[in-house]
Amino acid sequence: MDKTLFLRDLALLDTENKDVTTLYNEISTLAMQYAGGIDEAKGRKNAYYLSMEYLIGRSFYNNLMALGVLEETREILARKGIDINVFEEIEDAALGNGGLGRLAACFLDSAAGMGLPLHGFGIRYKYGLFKQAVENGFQVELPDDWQRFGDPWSIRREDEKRVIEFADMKVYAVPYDMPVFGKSVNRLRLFQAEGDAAAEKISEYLYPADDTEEGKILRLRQEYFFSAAAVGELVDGYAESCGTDFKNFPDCNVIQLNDTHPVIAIAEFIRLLTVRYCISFSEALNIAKRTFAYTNHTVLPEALERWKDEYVKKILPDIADILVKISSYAEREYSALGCSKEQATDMAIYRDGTFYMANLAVYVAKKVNGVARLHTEILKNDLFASTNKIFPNKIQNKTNGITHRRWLELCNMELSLLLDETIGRGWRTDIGQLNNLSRFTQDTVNKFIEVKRTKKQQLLDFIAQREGVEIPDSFLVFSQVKRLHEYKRQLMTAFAVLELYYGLKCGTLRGLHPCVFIFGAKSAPSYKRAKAIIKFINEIAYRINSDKQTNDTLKVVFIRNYNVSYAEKIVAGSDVSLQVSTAGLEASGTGNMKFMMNGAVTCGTMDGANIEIVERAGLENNYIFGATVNDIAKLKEEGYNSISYISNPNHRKAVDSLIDGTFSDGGTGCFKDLYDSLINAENPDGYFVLYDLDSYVKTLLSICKDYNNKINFAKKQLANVASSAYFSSDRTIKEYADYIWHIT
Ligand code: 26V
Repeated sequence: MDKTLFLRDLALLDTENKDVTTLYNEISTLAMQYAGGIDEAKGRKNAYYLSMEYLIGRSFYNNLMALGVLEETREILARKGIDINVFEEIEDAALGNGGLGRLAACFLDSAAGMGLPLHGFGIRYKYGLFKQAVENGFQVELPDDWQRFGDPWSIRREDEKRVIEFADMKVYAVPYDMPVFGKSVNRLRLFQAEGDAAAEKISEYLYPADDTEEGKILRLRQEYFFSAAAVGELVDGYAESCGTDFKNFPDCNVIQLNDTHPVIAIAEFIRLLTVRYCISFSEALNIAKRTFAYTNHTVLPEALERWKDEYVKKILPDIADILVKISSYAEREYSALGCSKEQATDMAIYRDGTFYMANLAVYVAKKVNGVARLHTEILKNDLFASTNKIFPNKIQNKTNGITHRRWLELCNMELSLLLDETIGRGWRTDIGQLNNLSRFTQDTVNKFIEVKRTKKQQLLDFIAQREGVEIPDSFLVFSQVKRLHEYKRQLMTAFAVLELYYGLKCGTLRGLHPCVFIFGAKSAPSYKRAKAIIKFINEIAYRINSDKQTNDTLKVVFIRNYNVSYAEKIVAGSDVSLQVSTAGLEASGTGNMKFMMNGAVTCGTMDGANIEIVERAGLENNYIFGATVNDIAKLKEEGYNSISYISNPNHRKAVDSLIDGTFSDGGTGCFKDLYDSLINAENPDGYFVLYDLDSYVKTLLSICKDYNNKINFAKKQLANVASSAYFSSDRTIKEYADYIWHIT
């Protein structure tokens, strides 16, 4: 970055009478001009991240910070009478759904931050994750036209577009490069589909509705479209500079598959090597085996990609042939290795007219990784147990992380300054130095309390302005912000809050420290039960917030349109992070890490990365409750009778509020359906909400009680900050670089 020139031009910029969007574009363009180009790491090995999602959020502040000009920009603009916060009007680029997409963005940030050559490939969706409105308590989805603010951080590469061929259409994949600034400038390359109307549909929506055949095929087209564009570029680029003997390709390139969505890239890679470069199938397969690695992000079977062969044959006949061929190679190899029939079926890539993309990934990938220790153990012992038996070193753990640049330096300047003052500035570039905070003085605790108060006030002001709910800053802030899914158990929190409310109303609960529960969640548009839970939470919030009898003690907020920018405020201003998934089902969680790093204690189950969080920050500084993975296995074995766990009338009353007329579901019957899923279904309460409700309520009460001792509580919070270095994605990326990618 040529800082001097940027600052000079910025100072000279005419800002009179310009609207925010214009200013945003002009300042960003100026920064791009002086940022210096993308570093082409030729002559050394590069890693490429293939992901359907990048949940980037807002680039403006983050990029200026990464370029080292954020503070000066703030000052120059202030002199011109412009508050830099006006750019909060520019909406997030939400090209992702949740954790998986945000992880991809954090990884790119960390790699650039450390100067490691990791580049991303993905899709430049015209519309990102829908904008959420709430009407009458129900989620309503509105299109997210993120490009209407302009896209000054991307460069269109017309000259590098490629043709992607389907049986029934040809599509241009036009690259848009977004530089990722850090110690090096890396590249996030997003492809836009161009051609006729049908072609352009491919990059129109993130997650097109796939409840129809047409929707499913569109999703398959998306996966192939960007995988083929990426692989084509790497393969042709290699041939151009190194020739057509691909033996050394894996010494120069490693391709990381982010979940099962881009796994079709393996087949395309083999197709190119065999068809375009005349390499034998077995040789091409061997090269693929040294090139690809795969990360699994969920054990939920419904989220593992599989394709009916008729779809693949229809639009990608050559790819279908290759998939069948890889499958038979795998079968032979497995049988030669002495696999049982059962194991072979378990690992089959092509079976009963279906392609199993996770099985393809674990067969070809040189390394497979889970995203937290427990999750990886589940992969080894359960989901991919057969694979683990024959390739015992293939499956590794790489516990997730978050970039401390966005999730501490940028979103919590106040805490960052306190850290500078306490341990020096070194942690910003070497996060390990955060460990030096381990013994803190009373003075630091006092200052931390002040920082927390400031961040809480900022959050509560923002909520008052955005959601119209006023919350005093004396309230203890609980937050549960994440995608809405039954396994994440927002419904359990809703029941627990109702119990507190009823306890306050009838006077059995006395002396409760005032508290607020903040929910933020989007539901997949077609996920009926998740939407019912949103409606239920909104009904509860409306009831509780308008009850004068309890108003000064308990409030509930459902944040509308929760996104990365909102998250930056919530993680900094909360006291308690709710991470209450059914044990064994949250692969890792990364929100939990963001809260921890900002000094919120975790109230959660022994699941995902929670386990590693409390291992480092101390059980005594967090609140762990509920069934463990072993408990759940036992419950399943014995036959789980959900209703028997709510014999306590308080639990019963909360659960019955779904059907006893306490709340209205607008005549949709969706509350009754929720109730039935818990009580009357064939396998009732598959996520063990009722089993854990009792210990959850008790835990929440004990947190409220502990919070009466402000100093002790702040010490717990600070202990979390002090042990959060491990959860920086700098550590995670270093592990991928050392043990999977072998890049420097
Ligand atoms: C997707 C879907 C879509 C269809 C309906 C059911 C369903 C269930 C789960 C998913 C999640 C797909 C993958 C994902 O986003 N996993 C998240 O990855 C994060 C980064 O590794 C991790 O922290 C989260 O625990 C994990 O849920």
